[in-house]
Amino acid sequence: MFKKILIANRGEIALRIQRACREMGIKAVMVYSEVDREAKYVKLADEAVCIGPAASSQSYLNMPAIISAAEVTDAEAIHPGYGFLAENADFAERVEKSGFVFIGPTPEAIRTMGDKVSAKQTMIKAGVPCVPGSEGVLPEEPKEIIRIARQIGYPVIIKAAGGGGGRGMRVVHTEAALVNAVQTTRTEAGAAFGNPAVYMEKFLENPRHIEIQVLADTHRGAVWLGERDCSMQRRHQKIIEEAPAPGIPRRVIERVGDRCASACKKIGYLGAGTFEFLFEKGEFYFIEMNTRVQVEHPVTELVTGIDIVQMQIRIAAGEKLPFTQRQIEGRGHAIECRVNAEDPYRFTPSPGRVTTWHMPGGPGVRVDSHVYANYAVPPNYDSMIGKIIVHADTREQALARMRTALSETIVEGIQTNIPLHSELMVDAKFVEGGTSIHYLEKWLAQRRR
Ligand code: MV4
Repeated sequence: MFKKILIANRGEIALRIQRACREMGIKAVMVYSEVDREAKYVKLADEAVCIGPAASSQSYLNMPAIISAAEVTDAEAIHPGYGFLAENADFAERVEKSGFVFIGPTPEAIRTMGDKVSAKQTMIKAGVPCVPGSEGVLPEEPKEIIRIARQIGYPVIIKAAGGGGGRGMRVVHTEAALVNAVQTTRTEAGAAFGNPAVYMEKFLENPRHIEIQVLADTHRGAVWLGERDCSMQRRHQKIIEEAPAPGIPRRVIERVGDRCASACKKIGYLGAGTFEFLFEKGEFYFIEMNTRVQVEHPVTELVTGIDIVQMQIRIAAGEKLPFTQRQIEGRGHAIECRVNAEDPYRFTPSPGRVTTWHMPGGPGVRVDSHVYANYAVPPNYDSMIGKIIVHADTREQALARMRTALSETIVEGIQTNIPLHSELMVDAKFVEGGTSIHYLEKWLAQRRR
C-alpha cells in the first residue's frame, strides 16, 4: 500500500479523500490555492503545498505545480477527486510519466470516454444498450445527414463528440431545421472543445437519469454497485440523488448492471467509474461514462457499505477487489441533498463568511463538508459546499429522515439552497418517486414564494 498520497483537489472531496487516507494509515499531502490557505482540511493534512493563486487555471488546473508538489513531498500517488483534472487524460499521462500512480483509470480509458463518439462505439461493442443514433461522427454531406435523421426519426439531438455533461447539444424537431442545426453545433463545438465533430441520437423527450457505479481492478475483477437516480437537476447540475432508483424492477437494473461490469472487463477498465443512462419506458440507454469518483458516491456507499474512495486507492495500489458480485447487496434507501452557497430562489452564488454552521446528526445521517463556523466560502469555485446524506430501511423513512435533518440544519452568514430541499422533500411528485430530468425546471417555473 502507498505510504503517501497527494490530493489534487479542494473542498469536501479533498476532506473525503483525506479521511480515507487517514483510515488506511496513508499520509495525505494537500495542495491548495492562496484563497484556500486557511481551510481546516489544509491544516489537518500531514503536509500542504501552496500551488498558486485562487484562479483554478493557476492552481488546481496547474499540472506542473501539482506534479512538483508530489515530487518535493515524495508522494507516491495522486488522487484527482472530481472536476478540475480528474478526467484530463494528459494529466493522468504526465502523472505516470513523472513516476507517480494516477488514482483512476488509464489515460487511454479517460481519452476514449472523453470522446463521446468513441465512448459510445466502445459501449455498443461491449454490449451496453445505447440511444439509437448515427454510427459515429456525422458526415459533411447534407443529404447524408438528412438520410440519417429520417432513419432515426424526429426529434433528434445533435451532440458534440468533445462535449458531455450537457455542453454542446441541440434538439432538432424538423427536417427544415436539421442541416443548419448541425452546422451551428459544429461551429460551437470547434470553438468550445477544439473538436467540431458531432453525432446524432434519437431525442428522448422525458427520461430519467440513472447511473450505474462500477469498480474494476487490475486482476480482471469488475463489479457494479447498484444504481443512482440523479434526475433531480437544474441546468445540468444535480441537486438530489438517491439509491436505489424508485420504481424500476430489480431484474431490469440487474440486466444493465451486469452489462456494465462485463463491459469493464472487456475494455480493461480500472478503478471507479459511472455509466450514465437515460431511462425511458422501461429501457436503459447509455449516454456517457464518467471516469472519476462522483459527487453522489455516498448514496452508493451507504446502501452497499462499500467505501468507494478506499477502493479507488486499493485498486490503484494493485490490490484485488475484496468481494465478488454475489457478495454485494443493497440495503435500504439513501438520499443526498447537495448544499450550495446560493440564493435558493434566484440561484445566484452566495459566497462569504459562514457565521453559523449547525449540521444535523443522529442515526443514518452523514454530512460530507469541509465547512465550519467562521469559514469563508471563496467566490472562485463551484458553489457546492457540502452534502447531507441519509440512509434508512425504506424510501419513506429516508425521506422522513432527510426532512428532519434539513430542519435541524442552520447555516447563517451566507444563503444556501436548504429551503429548496425542504420544499422538494414534501413535494407530492418527488415523494411518489420517479420524476424525470425536466421535473425540477418545470416545478421551479411554477413555484410560488
Ligand atoms: C440526451 C437527452 C435526450 N435524448 N440524449 C444532457 C447531459 C448529457 N450528459 C446528455 N444529456 C441529454 N442527452 C438524448 N438522446 C437529454 C439530455 C438531458 C439531460 C440528461 C441527463 C440529465 C439532465 C439532462 C437535462 C437536459 C437534457
